[in-house]
Amino acid sequence: MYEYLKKLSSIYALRMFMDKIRDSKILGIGTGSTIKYFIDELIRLDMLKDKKVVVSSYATLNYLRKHGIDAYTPINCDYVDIYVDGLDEINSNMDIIKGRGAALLWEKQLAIRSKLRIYVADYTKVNPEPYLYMKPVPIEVVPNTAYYVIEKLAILGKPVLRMGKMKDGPIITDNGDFIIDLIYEKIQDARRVDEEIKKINGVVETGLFPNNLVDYVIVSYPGNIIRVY
Ligand code: ABF
Repeated sequence: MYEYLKKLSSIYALRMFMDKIRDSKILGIGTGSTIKYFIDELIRLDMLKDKKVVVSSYATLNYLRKHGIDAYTPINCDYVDIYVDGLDEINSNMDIIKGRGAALLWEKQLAIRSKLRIYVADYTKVNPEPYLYMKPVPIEVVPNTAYYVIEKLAILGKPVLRMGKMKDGPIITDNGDFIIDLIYEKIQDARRVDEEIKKINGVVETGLFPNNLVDYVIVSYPGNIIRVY
């Protein structure tokens, strides 16, 4: 069912912003299983030629290249017309947590540089409360600072170094960094917490996307229901 719902929100987002996406010169595309449906539909409708596509991860870059579409990383772009991506949690203030896919650094770069930011999700990612609490906050750190950062983060919550699937070492991001997941009780003010964490030496970026980086969120619910926030 979730696969169907992921597809539903992605296809709806594409239909809703069809003209704007068609007219965009630089399109930012994120990472994850939800956004893959969006990419597949863009490919099916042949909407990716005549535009520059900028991705939030090598995973998405490789996926596009496999389909014969050339894409760029954020190093090659100063601004983005539209950025579309998935998310992990959204609260009633429209603050978001991203980064389960470890692509949060480029994702934040694309969100900051974009004129229009659209996120797609199924209803399991929606938190009706005005604070964030369902998912840990992923924090990208320079590897040789990881234990220092963990010690500092322990004041805020429970920090855990994210390990790779084989559990044989920490996962490495596309940027060559580590990820620390911070289990936090309640984040009331996402912007303040984001700034606070970034003051720690060694922190590169956090997966907190305060609502100033969010324009639209398209959410699918069982029964073919779509809500646009
Ligand atoms: C990216 O992919 C991330 O920011 C987020 O962590 C994840 C969502 O993945 P999925 O759509 O597979 O749940 O957007």
